[in-house]
Amino acid sequence: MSFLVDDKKLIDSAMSTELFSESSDYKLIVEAMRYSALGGKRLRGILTLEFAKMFGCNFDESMPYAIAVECIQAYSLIHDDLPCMDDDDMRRGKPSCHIAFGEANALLAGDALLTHAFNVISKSESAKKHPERAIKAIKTLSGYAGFCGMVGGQVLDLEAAEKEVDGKTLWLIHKLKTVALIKSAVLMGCYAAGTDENFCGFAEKYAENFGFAFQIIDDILDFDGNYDTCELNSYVKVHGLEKAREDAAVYIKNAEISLSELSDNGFDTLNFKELLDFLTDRMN
Ligand code: GRG
Repeated sequence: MSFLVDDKKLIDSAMSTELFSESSDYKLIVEAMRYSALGGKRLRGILTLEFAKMFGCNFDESMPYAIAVECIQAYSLIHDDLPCMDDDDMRRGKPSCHIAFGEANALLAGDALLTHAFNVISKSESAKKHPERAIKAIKTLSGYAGFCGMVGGQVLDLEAAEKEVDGKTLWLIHKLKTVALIKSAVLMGCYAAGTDENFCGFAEKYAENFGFAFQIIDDILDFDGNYDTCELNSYVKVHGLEKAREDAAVYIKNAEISLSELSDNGFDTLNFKELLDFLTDRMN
């Protein structure tokens, strides 16, 4: 799966170039943004680049979209770690942004990454070349990251952390909090390439199933074997470990079905199959 390593390196390098200012006036905020945004697996950015590539768009053109989704991802993690949210001291193997830079600067670094996502797309050469594709991407990313997407999911998740949740509520939380951003990553890749609506639909189905599997597996990995101390909003707490594993496998199977719709139309879906294998390996 060398494309995972190669794509991540390209995204890391492009993000490092993007999140930079020559002016010393912005030193502190840029330092905080870089501290949090230069890291992570880059799965969402990789999905953007790879879907764009499959539909015929080169990495130079799709990179602004990949950077944008990774900026949103980094902002959401900074804010999620704040004491008023999930209150986590560690992120990506090092102290969280608010531990390293203080709460106010962490809040602002998150805000700056959120707004910069849309700046990256709108000032890009890709947007100059295909403004209608850029507008579609901005509409998708801002919608799925906003109140009826990730932020809405976070609100429901905070509520759910306090009480027992049923399977239907948890499904909605995951759909909004996790799946929405993954879906926008995939769709932006499709839009960057000017992909036919029909094919966008298959890609979207893959993204949905990938997203649910990803979140369930994340909950499985977080589970330490003790149901009493397990978070109330964990898939494992709500459904049990056995069912969590079964459901993750079903989502992965469904994602494979969406891929076969694409490969039947002549597209090379090998990398997306490998991404599903990556999820399965994480679970096992
Ligand atoms: C604060 C608006 C706001 C939203 C927060 C992303 C999120 C919503 C919360 C983070 C907590 C969490 C575990 C969310 C589920 C999605 C998820 C597993 C995020 C972590 O994604 P990875 O594993 O992280 O891809 P890296 O570090 O690799 O980017």
